[in-house]
Amino acid sequence: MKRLQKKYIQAAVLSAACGLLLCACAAKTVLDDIDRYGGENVPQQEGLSAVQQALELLPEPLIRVGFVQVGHESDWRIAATKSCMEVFSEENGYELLFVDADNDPQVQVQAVRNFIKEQVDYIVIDPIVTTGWTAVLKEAYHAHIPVIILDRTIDCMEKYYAAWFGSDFVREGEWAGQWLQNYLSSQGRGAQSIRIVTINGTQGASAQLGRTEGFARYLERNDNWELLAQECGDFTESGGREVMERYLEQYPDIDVVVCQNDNEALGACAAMEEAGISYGIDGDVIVLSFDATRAGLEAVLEGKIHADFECNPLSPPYAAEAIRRLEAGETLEQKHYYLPEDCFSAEESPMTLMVGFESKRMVTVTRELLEQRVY
Ligand code: GYE
Repeated sequence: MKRLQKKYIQAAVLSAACGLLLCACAAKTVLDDIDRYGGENVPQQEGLSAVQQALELLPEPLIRVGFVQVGHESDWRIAATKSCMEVFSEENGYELLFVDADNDPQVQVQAVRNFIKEQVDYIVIDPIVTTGWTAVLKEAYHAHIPVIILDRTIDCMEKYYAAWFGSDFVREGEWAGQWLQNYLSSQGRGAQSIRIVTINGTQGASAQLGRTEGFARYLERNDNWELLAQECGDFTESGGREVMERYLEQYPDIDVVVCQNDNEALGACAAMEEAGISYGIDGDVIVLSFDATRAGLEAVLEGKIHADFECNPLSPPYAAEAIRRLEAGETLEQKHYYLPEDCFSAEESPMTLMVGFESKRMVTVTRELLEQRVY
């Protein structure tokens, strides 16, 4: 609605400007014609229909979108940013104001305030942490700028944003727990004592909170599983590597490392390689990961990562579809939308997982599958 009004205002301003210009031209022509015709049989001006025609030719104004991204900490994030740039291109009718917050929550809030000041048409936020959003989203709400949240969730009253598109992070953690439980029993280790370390994502990010919560449900169910430590690797490769190096010094008998994203997992694998620890399908330490990016799935195919639980980074097209609907004056029928996701392993006969009343068959990673993947 707001943008339609804008277009009408733009048309009105242009029409008024054209009108003035034509009046000026017309005045001059009339005077010329009076000279020429001596005030007799002055021809009629046909200017107004030309104005209407000019208005018809006016291009649709670009939709101005302010997008604040978490940062560039992982392959997953790079894929999400690439998707944002492709979707909100000028070619597609958008003017994109993009801010990379480099993992600083305050930069994100400030970016949103600037978008409001800039009077963008829509604000898209991929929040670093869940907290600290209410005040600035209220400001956007009162400025009548619809806000769309992608990926991680926020703690804020639902009326302050139009929609959220992302992943069920708790469920992702549960898939990982269920897979480990099934895998250990398939190896005859169902009752053995299992020592687990986790490398968590950015503290306070809903992806970290959800995956931790989902996996914790399986820690509770399996008395023989012991959680030795859970430190933050900040979703980065260097973070994963540093944390794993510390774990290897402190805990000699690690059975499982759960990494909350692929970059951390790659860092953990590098640390184990350097320390001469055997890991992966033919080794001692079981490695689990989340995201299922190309690099992560390559490591699954190589037998370094046992199983990888997908997190879909392609939410920007959903945001664009939401904007299209809002532009058309439609209402979005839901507030929260989950993206489609799979679970991957290199097993030839993949297992079927069951969590709650949802079942999911693990997808076997092959070279062909990797070649077809978008990210
Ligand atoms: O798992 C990680 C990224 O929020 C789901 O953030 C996202 C996470 C993803 O940096 O790789």
